[in-house]
Amino acid sequence: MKRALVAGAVLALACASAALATKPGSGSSTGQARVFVPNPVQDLGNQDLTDQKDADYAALQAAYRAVRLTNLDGSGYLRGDWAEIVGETGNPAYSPTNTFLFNRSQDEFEQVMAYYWITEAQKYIQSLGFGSTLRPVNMEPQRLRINQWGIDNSFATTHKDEIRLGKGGVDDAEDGEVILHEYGHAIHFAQDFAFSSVEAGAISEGFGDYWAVTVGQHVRALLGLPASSDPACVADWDAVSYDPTAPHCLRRVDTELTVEPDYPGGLVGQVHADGRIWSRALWEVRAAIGSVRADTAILEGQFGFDGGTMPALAESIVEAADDLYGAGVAGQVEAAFAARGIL
Ligand SMILES: [Ca+2]
Ligand SMILES: [Ca+2]
Ligand SMILES: [Ca+2]
Ligand SMILES: [Ca+2]
Ligand SMILES: [Zn+2]
Repeated sequence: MKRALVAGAVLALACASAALATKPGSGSSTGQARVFVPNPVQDLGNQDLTDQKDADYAALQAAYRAVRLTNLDGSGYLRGDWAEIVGETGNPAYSPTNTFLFNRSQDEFEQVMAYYWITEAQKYIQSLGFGSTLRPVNMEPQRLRINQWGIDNSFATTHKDEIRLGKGGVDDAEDGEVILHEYGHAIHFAQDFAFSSVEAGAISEGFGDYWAVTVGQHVRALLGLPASSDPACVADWDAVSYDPTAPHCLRRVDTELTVEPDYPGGLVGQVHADGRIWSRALWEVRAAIGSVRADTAILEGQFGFDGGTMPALAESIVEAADDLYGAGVAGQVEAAFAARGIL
């Protein structure tokens, strides 16, 4: 969940219509799309952008990036190897030529965003070796429900293993970092991460924020775009609806918070607040050893976490770094956790 709201009633199921089966498929696994990378505020460095009730206006146009969709199943719908839209408001996006060129005022745009970002995240995971030399991490189609939740929040749930992206304020799936944050939780589900304590919940929130940033920057680089000017600000576009002060951020991954003076004395017992300590530690690991090694060691270290403490998982990530890259790198990882008071 991206924010500390209490969830209301769970939505009733909305099944795909029977008409789906009758349309001709594209027969191709690739397609064209327009998306935000990862969101307009970060991409354009413009803190003055606002929701304007889902309007598509001039100042946003430069944020639409032409990208290639991959791993589609050839049905003409946004279903594929690593992501599938299983519920939506409005029409399910469909193209017999896999051409998905929508603007943000069209409901299909959020579906395209979700398909693209989840698929790119899984491709990145596999590029690190997970699913080949390392164990797979959520290597299956991620079920996604888009714009069916009216409040300004999103969540991942083990019920049917789904991510549900809300439409309050800026539609949540217009921000690639909100999508990636929720995928962070889905990664934890897939890794048998136990959510058995507030601290484990905080770790998952912190990881989700870190994951949003690191994958967002990875995809920018893949597309030949420069690094964001303020990458540590998470969900800069979604946050224009609720964070009035520029830079608008859901949270940041570079706060000075620690668990000091006496672990766990610095923890406040709220998962999103405490998660910022964890995300900052991961952010420092990334700065110290680079994104590819950091993300590999972090994912590898998270398998089977028993839901215990921050120090316990930090130790596991240090061990993973040691196994993968040796004692020198492991020492740098340890130092990053030590700087937060975690180790
Ligand atoms: Ca929209
Ligand atoms: Ca899964
Ligand atoms: Ca909205
Ligand atoms: Ca929102
Ligand atoms: Zn969350």
